[in-house]
Amino acid sequence: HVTSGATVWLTGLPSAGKTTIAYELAGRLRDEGHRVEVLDGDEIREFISAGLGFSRADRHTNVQRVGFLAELLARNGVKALVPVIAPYADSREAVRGRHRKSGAPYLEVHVATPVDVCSVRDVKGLYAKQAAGELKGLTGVDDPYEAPESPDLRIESQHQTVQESAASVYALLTERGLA
Ligand code: GGZ
Repeated sequence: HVTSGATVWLTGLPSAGKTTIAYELAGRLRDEGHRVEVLDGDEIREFISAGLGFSRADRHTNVQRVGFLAELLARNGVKALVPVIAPYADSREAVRGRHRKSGAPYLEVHVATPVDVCSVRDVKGLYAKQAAGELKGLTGVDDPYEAPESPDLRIESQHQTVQESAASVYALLTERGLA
């Protein structure tokens, strides 16, 4: 339904396609009359999480801040789409718990693009930098990524178009009575 808020967290490696899928889905939802916000990792890091780095503690703090915002939006009728890596299972579970408490729907989507595909895409040049020794602690390469064991949806972005990926998330929302 257009007035049901929800958080849709798109977790996955850098260059997995999280942001692209989120904006594609956002367009579709807006066309149908939903209120939508995309809480994009790199924008959040410029403002809300300015000063945080990529240590385990900082990533956890970043994810809790984004989770706080998403829950506020979701509780108020907005579809909050969150393309943020969120590499640690316990950080993601804390966000889920916050939603469970308030009753705001929370859906976890694993954008499960394999690291070798991500590193070829390398949208931001991070994999190349890591390989050249200019960056340490890149998620999925020399920093952990704890893949979700039972996400609400898993997307194999390397086998389908962005439109198909967005459509599968849309279908999940429909299935749960949220779209
Ligand atoms: C992962 C990094 C790193 C390292 C910089 N590891 O595509 P981008 O490049 O512009 O956006 C990514 C962003 C990841 O922030 P998140 O808030 O999604 O991460 S987390 O959930 O872990 O807090 C990426 C960039 O920061 N970036 N260095 N070492 N991503």
